[in-house]
Amino acid sequence: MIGTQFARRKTQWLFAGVTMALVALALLAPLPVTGAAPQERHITISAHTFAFEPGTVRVNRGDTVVINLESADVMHGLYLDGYEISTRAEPGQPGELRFVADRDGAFHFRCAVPCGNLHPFMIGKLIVEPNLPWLRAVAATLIAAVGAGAVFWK
Ligand SMILES: [Cu+2]
Repeated sequence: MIGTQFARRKTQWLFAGVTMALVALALLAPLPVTGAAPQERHITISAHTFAFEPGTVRVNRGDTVVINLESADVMHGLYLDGYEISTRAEPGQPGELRFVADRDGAFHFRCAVPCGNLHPFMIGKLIVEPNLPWLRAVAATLIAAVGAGAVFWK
């Protein structure tokens, strides 16, 4: 009787120890992803009929994004879906767009100035990667909750 109680307590301590180790790992482990500390990102996008170069731009959530729009031929615009902001540029007169990427996901940006027959297909994509520290905090919380459940359920 006393022997089984002792064995059960030992199992509980083992669970607690493993849980603490997992939480520590989730919080401290170096993950193979670039740092998520918010930074200012300067991105030059060149517009010409009928494409943006680069066509896909990646930033991290929380970054301050400064887009410098240059035009190689006629007047073009850049309207960013989801953030509802825009700028325009013509040769020699670049446009600037500055915003904080506070929503993650994939957002299309499109030309905002009718520039020719394929203008409706002049589309690029902004990918805002989720905030890593936040994901780590969520993972640590979930692991702690599961661990606590395992310890106190008995
Ligand atoms: Cu256009």
